[in-house]
Formats: sequence, C-alpha cells, structure tokens
Amino acid sequence: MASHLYRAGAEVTLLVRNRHRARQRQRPLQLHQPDGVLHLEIPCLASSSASIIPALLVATKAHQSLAALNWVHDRLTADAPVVLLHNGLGVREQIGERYPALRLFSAVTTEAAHFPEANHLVYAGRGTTRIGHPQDIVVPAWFEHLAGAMGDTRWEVDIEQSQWRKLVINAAINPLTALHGCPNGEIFSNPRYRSQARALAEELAELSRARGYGEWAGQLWEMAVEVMHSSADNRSSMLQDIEAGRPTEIDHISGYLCRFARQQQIPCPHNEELWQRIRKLEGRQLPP
Ligand code: KPL
Repeated sequence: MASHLYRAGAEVTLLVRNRHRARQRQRPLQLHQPDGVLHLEIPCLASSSASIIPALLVATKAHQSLAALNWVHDRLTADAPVVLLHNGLGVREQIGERYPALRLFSAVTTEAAHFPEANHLVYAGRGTTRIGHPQDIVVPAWFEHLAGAMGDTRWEVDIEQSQWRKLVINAAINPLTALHGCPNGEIFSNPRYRSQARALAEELAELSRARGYGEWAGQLWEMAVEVMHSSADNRSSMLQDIEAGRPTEIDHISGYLCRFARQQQIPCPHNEELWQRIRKLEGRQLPP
C-alpha cells in the first residue's frame, strides 16, 4: 500500500515497531514486479519517532492492531481517518472501545505481496482493496485522494459483509493449511483434507445465514474452492505464522466465528476443534 501511495507522489511514511526495525528498513525497498525491480526510498520511522499523523493505515495482524494504535494514537490529528486492514473480525470493536473518538474505517484487500528477504518485496498479484465504514455510507473526502493513489481501491457501502466473506474463506482454508503444513491447493487435491474443508464450509454457510448473508451462503464451498485453486501454490498467512513460531490470527478468524455461533446457539464442532488445535500448535492455553 505504501509503495502505491509513494509512487503516486503522496507523502507517506512507514511506521514500524522500534528503532531496530526502522534501521533495517533504511535501505531502499526493492519492489519486484513482473516488469522489473523498482528501488523505492520510502521513509521509515520507529512509531515512537513519528510526529503529527494526519491519516493512518494500520496494516498489521489482527491481534497486533490495538498495540499499534497504542503506540501512535497521541500523534493522530483530531480528524485523522484510521483505516484498519487485517484478516478476521472483532478488531474494530476492540479499538473503538478503547478509543471511542477515533474515526475508524475498515478495509479488505485481495492484493498479494510477500517479503522473501528483508527489503525485498515481491508484488505477487494485483487485487482490489475495499474500504468502508459500518454506519456511514457517504464517501468521505479523503477517500477520493486515496483511491486514485492506491491501486484499484473502491469505497464499499457494506464493508462488514466484505469482511465476513473474507473471514469465512480464511476460516475454510487457513487453519487446515496450518494444521497439515500444506499449500492452499492441497486442501482441495487431498481427499481427506477436502472432506474436512467441506464439513467446515457447511458450518460456515450456516453461520453466514444466521448473520444475514443467506443470498450467497449456499455458494460458500464453491467460493472457497475458487480461492484454493487461484492461490494453489500459496502458503497461507496462518501456515507462515506457525512455521515462523509467531502467534496466528486464529482468535479473530475461527475464534470470532465460534463466539458468534455460541451467541446464536448454532453448533460448529469442526470450527471449535480447529480453533483449539491451532492454539495448541501455537503453544497457548485453550480458550474458555
Ligand atoms: O488470505 C489468505 C491468507 O493466506 O491469509 C488466503 C486467501 C488464504 C491466501 O493464502
């Protein structure tokens, strides 16, 4: 996102956790694209060194977003839009409770990129970014500037539905890839993994109906299969987290869905089991 904005001439600064990280990012970023490598000198600062922040895009893992805001919220201008970009759900509520005055927006993206090594960013696939606000349907003025500068970016009137749709796709793929240590495509090509995913998708469709998305809930399995095929060689973000010994987003994906299912009194044993198994893999206690 920063590279899109930087190349469009916007004044953009990357804020990272600490000075050590900021020093690692002092060299120009090498952006690998199908038509060559670009060297981008995007300024990078430790969050503690940031001055006034007129707009903020929080592009962290779901479980890190609140901490990221804790570091910088005192430098945000009064009307600064804060856009949250992460997998899963529940983060907006968590941050809104802590900082009720913040102007929080949510985003989902199908843009794909990965860092094979420090400072080398591979732009693996162009996608669409959708930004919206759960209550405000009027497009804010700042969005017009951003949209033109950030690749294919659209205002989404029902951002919660877009987030939910991504949530259930992630719930059908990511935990199984993490558990079996396989790329996304194998969840379809391996018959045992496929039948697990299918059972999961049935529960996810039931939950989607309960959430009010009956219109497409019946196609959830086909939607998940399409993503398994289109990202067949990808190692999901959850698998990468497990392999690197990092915490995963499981509490905001399967965990969020299981909490919703309990409220609705809908049984979802397959999701519950995966939630617990991934937490075990992370070496954490089972959730209550
Ligand atoms: O969003 C993804 C992720 O890995 O988090 C998918 C769509 C499963 C692609 O790998």
